[in-house]
Order: sequence, then C-alpha cells, then structure tokens
Amino acid sequence: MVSTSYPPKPIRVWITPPGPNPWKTIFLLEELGLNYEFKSFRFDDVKKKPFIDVNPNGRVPAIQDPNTGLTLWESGAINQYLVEQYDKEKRLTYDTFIEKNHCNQYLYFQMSGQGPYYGQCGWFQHLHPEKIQSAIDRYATEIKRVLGVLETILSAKPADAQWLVGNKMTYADMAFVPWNFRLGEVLLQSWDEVFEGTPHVRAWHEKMVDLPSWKRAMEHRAKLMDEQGLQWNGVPKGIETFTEYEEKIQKGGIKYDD
Ligand SMILES: N[C@@H](CCC(=O)N[C@@H](CS)C(=O)NCC(=O)O)C(=O)O
Repeated sequence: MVSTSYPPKPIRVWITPPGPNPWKTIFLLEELGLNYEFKSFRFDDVKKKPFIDVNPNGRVPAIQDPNTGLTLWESGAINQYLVEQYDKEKRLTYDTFIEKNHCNQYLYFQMSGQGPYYGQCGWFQHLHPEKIQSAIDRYATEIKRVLGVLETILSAKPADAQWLVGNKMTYADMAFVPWNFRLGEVLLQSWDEVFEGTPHVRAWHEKMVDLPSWKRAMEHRAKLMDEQGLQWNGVPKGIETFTEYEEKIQKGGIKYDD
C-alpha cells in the first residue's frame, strides 16, 4: 500500500490472492492512493465463515469501509463506490452525461462479458476434472471475440485518446486489466498469440500494466501468494506444471481454485 491517510480509517479489502477479481479493486485503490488494508485468506475458506457473513455469495473481493459504515461485494459495485466516494477530482471517471453512462456500459461489459467467459475458459482449461474440448473451445472463441470487440472500439479512437471513454483512462479501462493479464495461462498461448490481430488492445493493456499502481498491486500479490505457499500462477509450491496440478486435482488431492 502507498502510505496515505485518506480516507482516515483504512478500507478493509477481503481477498484470496490467486484469482483476478480482487486485483481489480486493489489496482483502483492503488491508483487513487487510498488508505486500505488487506484481509487475505485462503481460497478454501471462501464459502465459510467468517467471510460469508461479509459476502453471503462467498466470492472475493468484498470491502468494509469504516469511514462510511458500508460493506460491499461485487468488484464492479465496489469500484463504482470507490470512485464516487473518493475520486473527488474525477481523475478516473466523468460526471458528464454521455461519458458517465459510457463508463457504466464498459464496466457492465467487463463484468458480464469479459470476467465470466475468461473464468469459465480457465476452469475448463485447467480445473475441470474432465477434458471437454468443446467447452474450452467455446470459451476461448468468446475471449477472442471480446478482444475483437475491444479492438474495434479502440482502433476507432484518435491516436492520442486510446481509452474506452473520452480521452483519459477511467476505472472502466482499469477493470479489464486483471483478467487480460492472465490470458497467457487461460488460453495457453504466448503473448504474441494472445493479441494476434488486436494490436490496439495489446497497447492499451500494456500501457496500464506499466503503471506503478499495477506494479505495486502485483508486488502485494506475490507476497500474499508466497505467504500461502502458492506460486505466481496459483499452483502450490512443489508442483511443477499445470499438468501435474490437473492430475492431482483429478485424483481429488487438491481443492479447486477459481
Ligand atoms: N462477479 C464477482 C466475481 C468474483 C469471483 O468470482 N471471485 C472469485 C475469485 S477471483 C471467487 O471468489 N471465487 C470463489 C468460488 O469460485 O467459489 C466480482 O466481480 O466480484
């Protein structure tokens, strides 16, 4: 965390470190330089108390903001709250009619059109006990389609305004980063293959992962993963490859991650 005293009391963020969704919120907190603290716990406990008292849906992230008394889950709702409550200068959002609604639109697209499809692709690629190629293909095709939609949008924008809304980065652009960051693992492709045919998306993504705020978020992730004995890709230490991990899962020796 950046050392900051705004808001006065730290916002508590419940996370399990491996999955991408919590990092959407941490990226935003870091970019806004807000005062927050981690409540990091194991993925195995996501559907158990005490977390389900915070989020009955048992999914991370969730936040508790002692400055306002608000408890909130669903990363899209959390991030909208954070910008509305704390981005007073509208650095990462807009209050103009069209732009504000377009930010909403892209956030909903990310929440319903990007996250769930990427998540299902990752599930069928790595964690499902049976290899169902048609399911992997369906979600991989959808990922490429979503990247194509983003390419159409970004390539139509002026060269000096390569952002989804208006001419600056908003919380809507930032919301796409954590899942796109995991595309190599999700699709089992090289970075060049992942972004083949979508150069504007690649440049947009690379601009954001180059930000100090994202780098700080990923440093926190590395530390929290390490604390739980996990490697960068979510595979427990001591297991070399995804194939070995998949074999152990199939034998029931390991619980599923997301
Ligand atoms: N729509 C939710 C999705 C959250 C989500 O699925 N988080 C994953 C971790 S990245 C999780 O908690 N999974 C728990 C499970 O699959 O049981 C959000 O954006 O907050």
